[in-house]
Amino acid sequence: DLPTLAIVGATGAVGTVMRQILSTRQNVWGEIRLIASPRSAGRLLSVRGEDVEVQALAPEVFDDVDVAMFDVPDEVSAEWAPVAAARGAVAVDNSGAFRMDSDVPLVVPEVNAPAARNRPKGIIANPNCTTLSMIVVLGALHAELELTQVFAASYQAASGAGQGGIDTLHDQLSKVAGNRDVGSQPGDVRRVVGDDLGPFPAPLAMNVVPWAGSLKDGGWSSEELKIRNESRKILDLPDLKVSATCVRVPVVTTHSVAMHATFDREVSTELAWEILRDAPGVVLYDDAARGEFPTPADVVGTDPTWVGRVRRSLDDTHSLDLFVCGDNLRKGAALNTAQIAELVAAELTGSHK
Ligand code: 2RA
Repeated sequence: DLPTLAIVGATGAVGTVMRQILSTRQNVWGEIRLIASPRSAGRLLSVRGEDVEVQALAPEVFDDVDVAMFDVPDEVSAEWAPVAAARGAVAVDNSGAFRMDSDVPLVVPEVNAPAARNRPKGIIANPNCTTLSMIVVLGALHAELELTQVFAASYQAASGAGQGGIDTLHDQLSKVAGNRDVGSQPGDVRRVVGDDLGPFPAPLAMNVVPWAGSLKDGGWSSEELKIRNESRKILDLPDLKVSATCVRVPVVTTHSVAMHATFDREVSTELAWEILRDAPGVVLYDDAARGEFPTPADVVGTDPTWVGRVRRSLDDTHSLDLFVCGDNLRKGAALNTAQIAELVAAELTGSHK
């Protein structure tokens, strides 16, 4: 029998992409149950071309479920992923509730797939979308060159802040569109977009906002600390030096990251190209002379992490500078969660290689 899958948070921005992804990947699932808050119970949503009725989150919905994918707020996952696990499901969780728990593996299949098998709590965590936009490329380079340090600056899309982020950006764009007087005086963008800034601390249209997440000690944002802590855990490099600045840009979907990465070995641009050309889940798109490099407008809706602008540092033969783009709702969330769930499905059905 094929394993049963539950999608918890089936109606959200990531849940919607999860249903689309499951409709296009090789079908390894028997029943797929859609779970959401009681408010959405009874709705019919499409998955694999069939309408499925949404069930309200309750302990019984996990009976006979083999894998439960969660995309819900941290506090909902903290309460319900253990309930699913206690009922025998493997919970694959995309919240921040369990990522740094030492009894919960944090998995990116291209980088550390074997870690998924060691899950004493019956829970596997999916990394944050910004970490996921960088880590497949960093993992491939680290496997050959031994990473010692990363400096990163992100260019994060509005959808990282959920449907409210997408709606806010579109509303603000429609207010500034066609207004040739806006954007040249201090405060004029603020005046035109109005006081409701949605989930962002400053206007996002016609702007860049050096903030994502919540304030932590020392002036760091939660998002910047996630990049550091999660990269260390996934790469199994507890002392990796990481400094990040997270910035929101007026892009709907697809996070970009500019990275300066330092390695134990000497590097060259050609060696990096060679590694990245063969790396699973990576597309090398790097010909600056022809104007070829990844941008969110071209990458959105695709599965791989795209990398370009690869250069050896002018001042350090052990460092590379590069630019990556990844769809934050696909590889950054739903796709990686689905890939982890498929690893577990293969394990349960004995079809793993
Ligand atoms: C963001 N990384 O982009 C967050 C979402 N998990 O806001």
